[in-house]
Amino acid sequence: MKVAIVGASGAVGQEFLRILAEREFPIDELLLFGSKRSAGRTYSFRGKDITVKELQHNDDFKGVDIAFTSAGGGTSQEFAETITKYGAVMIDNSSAFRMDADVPLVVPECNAEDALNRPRGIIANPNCTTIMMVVALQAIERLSHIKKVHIASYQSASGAGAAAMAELDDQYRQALAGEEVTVSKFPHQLAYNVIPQIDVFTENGYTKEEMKMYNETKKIMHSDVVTSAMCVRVPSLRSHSESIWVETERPVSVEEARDAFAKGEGLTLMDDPSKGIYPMPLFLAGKDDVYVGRIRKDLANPNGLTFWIVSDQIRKGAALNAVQIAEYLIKVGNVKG
Ligand code: 2RA
Repeated sequence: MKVAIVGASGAVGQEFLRILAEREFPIDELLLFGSKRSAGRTYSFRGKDITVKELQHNDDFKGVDIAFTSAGGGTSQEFAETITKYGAVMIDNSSAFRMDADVPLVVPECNAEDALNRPRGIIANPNCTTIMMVVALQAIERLSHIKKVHIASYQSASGAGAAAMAELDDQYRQALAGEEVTVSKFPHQLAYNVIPQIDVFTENGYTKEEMKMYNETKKIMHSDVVTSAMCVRVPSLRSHSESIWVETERPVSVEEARDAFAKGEGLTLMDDPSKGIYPMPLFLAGKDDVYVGRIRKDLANPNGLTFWIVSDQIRKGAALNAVQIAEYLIKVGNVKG
C-alpha cells in the first residue's frame, strides 16, 4: 500500500505513525504532509527517515491508496479533491464531512460496512467523544434498543491537541511558581480547574461538541436514539472519560450489561468497585480499548442503566479508529493496494 498522513506533525498525526508501525500495517511507501510551517521536519518510520512535504494542490497523491487526514476541517475541505482525485480513499479525522449524506461516518465495531459506500472517496472518522460512547452503546443496543442517552463528559487536554497538552503542563508550572498563567488553547485556565465548555456555543445553548454527540450517534447507529450531553474539559492530560445514562426499550439488568460489555468488541470490563477497580484516564492512556466500569441501575428510571467509560482520545478517539477503518477495507478487499 502507498499510504499518506496529512497533518503528520500534530498529536493525531504522530499517533498514526506509532499505530501503523505497531500494527504492522501493510505499507510499501509512506508519505507525510503538513503545513508550510511543518514541511521539512523528519520523522522516523520503521527505521527510515521520512521528510514532511508541504500539502499543495498538485499530483502528490497519484498512486496513494489510503490517506489519513488530520489537519483541521478547513484543510480537509480545501484539499479533499486533490487527495481523492486519483482514487485514494481519504479517511478524515476532521468534522468537515461527518454529517454529509454522501460521506459514511464509521466506527468499525458498529457500522464497518458503511465504509464500503463512499461516493466521494471520503470516509469520516467521528468525534472522539462519540466514538468511545458508541462502542459501549453498541453492546447494550444488542440487548435492547436504546431510546435515550444522557452523558456528562470529562475531556482531557489532549482533545485540544499537542499544544494544549503543553499549555496544561505550563499552567501547572506557572501556577506553582506564582507566575501569570498562560491561557491560549482553552477558554480559561485549566490547571486546578474544570471548564464546562468545549468548542463554541450553538443557538440552543449546547456547544458544538455536545451537538456532535447528538447528531453523530444517530448516523453511526442508524438509530432514532436521542442524546443529551454536557461536555466538560478537565485537567487530565490524555484519555477522555464519560458518565453515561441509557434508557432502553425493556429493562436491562446489571448482570446482562456486564456480560455484554465483557464480550463486546473493542471493550474491556474494569468493574470491581469494592476493590477500587474502575477505569481512570491516568492509567489508560496509550491503550486501545474503551474501558467500562461502575455499572448500575439508574435509580431515577426503571428502564435505565448507568455506567462510566474511559478511552484514549488520541488512539480510539482518533488515529486508531481511522486505522481500523483502513484495516477493514483491506480485509474485505475493498482498497486496490
Ligand atoms: C476535544 N473532542 O476533546 C474534542 C476533540 N475532537 O476537544
